[in-house]
Amino acid sequence: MIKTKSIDEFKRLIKKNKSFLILTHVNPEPDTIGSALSLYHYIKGTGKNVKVYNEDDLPKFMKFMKYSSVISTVMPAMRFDVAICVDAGSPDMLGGEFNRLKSSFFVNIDHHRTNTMYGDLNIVDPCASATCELIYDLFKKIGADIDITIASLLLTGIIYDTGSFRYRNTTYNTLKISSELVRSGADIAGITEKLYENQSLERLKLLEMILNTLELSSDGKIASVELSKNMYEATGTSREDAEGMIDYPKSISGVIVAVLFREIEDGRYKVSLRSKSDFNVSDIAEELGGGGHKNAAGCTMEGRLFDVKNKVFSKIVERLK
Ligand SMILES: [Mn+2]
Repeated sequence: MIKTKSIDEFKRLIKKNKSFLILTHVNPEPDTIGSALSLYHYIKGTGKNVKVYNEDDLPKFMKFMKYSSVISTVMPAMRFDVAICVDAGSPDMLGGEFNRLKSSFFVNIDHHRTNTMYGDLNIVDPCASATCELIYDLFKKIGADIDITIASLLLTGIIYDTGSFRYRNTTYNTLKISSELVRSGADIAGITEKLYENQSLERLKLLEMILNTLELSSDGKIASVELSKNMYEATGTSREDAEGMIDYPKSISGVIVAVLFREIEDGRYKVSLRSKSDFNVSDIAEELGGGGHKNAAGCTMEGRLFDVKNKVFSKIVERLK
């Protein structure tokens, strides 16, 4: 639930200011982009100057989202009245250029349990399945018109963050909001087809290489895969093609925790953690310097892969006891 005070303040911010920058998190996925572009559509519609910034290029599979071409990967030099950060639990999720951003006021809209409340106005609800779900509530309460553009963008984020309504974060409220988005014209089948049945052959070749590294713990509860930089070269893929790969080890029967070790550079690894049922991986990620949600979290670690893996596995084994 969003506080009435926050709703009034947000409404007033949009009304009285002229320039807005919307920021999405690095390695963007559909929830952060759907949140940003629906806000772009709404604020632009009130006649204001709006820009959207993301440090990374938008992955190909997300280019079907309306307004995706307005996203800039160059931090604008101008000063903004208001910066709105979406789906980012902490400032470091907003990229290296964040410190150069000039804005008089920061709004933080997010659903990460580990959010550091870095905004001047924080609209944060860890019970929301997606930031898009939270933004729907916000739009409703400020009296914004949920047109087909907003409905499609928000439903794309919700579908992605709930794994097409399969994950534990899918609540009564998620389904209620999603049904209202469908009533406003969003097309579930069209969105899921674009999200999941739109893969390149190269990505499937990358999947083949990743699955070749699959390891299963002796009790069958932990599955892990590795992704090295040279796999991209060998298959003609890039980082964006790795999105969702962790779902494959997680799909094995009996597996409770899945881990993907992705090489960022020599001796530096992004560790992604996914879990089933009540097993909390965000605590583990936090202990290792990262963060996230109960069933989906991550951190960045340095060292030899062998040592990084041992460290992560011992943390998981400790908690599985
Ligand atoms: Mn999200």
